[in-house]
Amino acid sequence: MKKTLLPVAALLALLLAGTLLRSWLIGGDAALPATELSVPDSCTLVQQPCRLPSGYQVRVLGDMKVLEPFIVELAGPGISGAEIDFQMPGMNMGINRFRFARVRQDLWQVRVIIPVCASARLDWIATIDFVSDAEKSIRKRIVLPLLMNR
Ligand SMILES: [Cu+2]
Repeated sequence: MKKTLLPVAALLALLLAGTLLRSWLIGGDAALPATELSVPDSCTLVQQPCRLPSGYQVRVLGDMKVLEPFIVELAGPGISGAEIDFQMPGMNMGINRFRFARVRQDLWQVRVIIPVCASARLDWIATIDFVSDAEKSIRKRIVLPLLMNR
């Protein structure tokens, strides 16, 4: 009995720690509603940066290939913490969440690696959540539909 319960308890503890850590990392309450920023249709992140009307910019350095690391860059004024999460519409692809690190003033980067899909799909949704110094109580969200390279 103990042998079977122990891994379950460990997993639950890990999940709880993850949740707490997540809200701590981005410096806000994970339950805070997110304000979704408007994203131009032209934002595919393929070869060109995505410039949002709100003044923030997202860019990919390298090739967006599954199983190969690439860098996502977030630029904009007063960002104090950011995360990116990759999901596939209608399919559970596990947890693909990464935390941005500050590179310099107003510039954040994260190295990500995307798993390969068992159904060979390449369509993903990247969700960037961030908080800014100016509005600590508001979580801003950028939702980007992406097509990975094979
Ligand atoms: Cu998939």
